[in-house]
Amino acid sequence: MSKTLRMTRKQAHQRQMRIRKTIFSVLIVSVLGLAGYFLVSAFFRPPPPVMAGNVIDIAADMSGFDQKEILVKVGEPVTIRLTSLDNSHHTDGGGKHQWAVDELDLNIITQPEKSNYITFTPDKPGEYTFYCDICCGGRANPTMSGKLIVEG
Ligand SMILES: [Cu+2]
Repeated sequence: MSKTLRMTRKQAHQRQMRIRKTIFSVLIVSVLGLAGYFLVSAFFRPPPPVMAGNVIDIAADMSGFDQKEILVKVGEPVTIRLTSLDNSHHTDGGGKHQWAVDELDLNIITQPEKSNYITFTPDKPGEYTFYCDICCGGRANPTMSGKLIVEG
């Protein structure tokens, strides 16, 4: 009786060790897998979508956009590339600028001294307001807005 009891204890102990080893291996594999995943995604970012159609460059700084009117055509893909000329030391907006058109659901934000772009194909003619709502009073500031004209 006491011998069988000892055997069972020993077996129970071995079983516990096996479970611990299994849990430990699963943990190691998950941690390594996760680390690998983050490493891969950090170094192999998917490339941004290709700039299609006409590329229109707009620069923005604290005094506003360098273009107040942008002309595009219905059905023709166009890329708006926004460049911020401000550095990150600006207290107002931190050097970031935005180019957004609410009605067309367009919105890009560019980092200080960097560019960002958005490609779209306007599908109906009209006149829209593009704006930056990040710096200097935001979209209420007349220098931080302009007109996007879509021709039919
Ligand atoms: Cu701005």
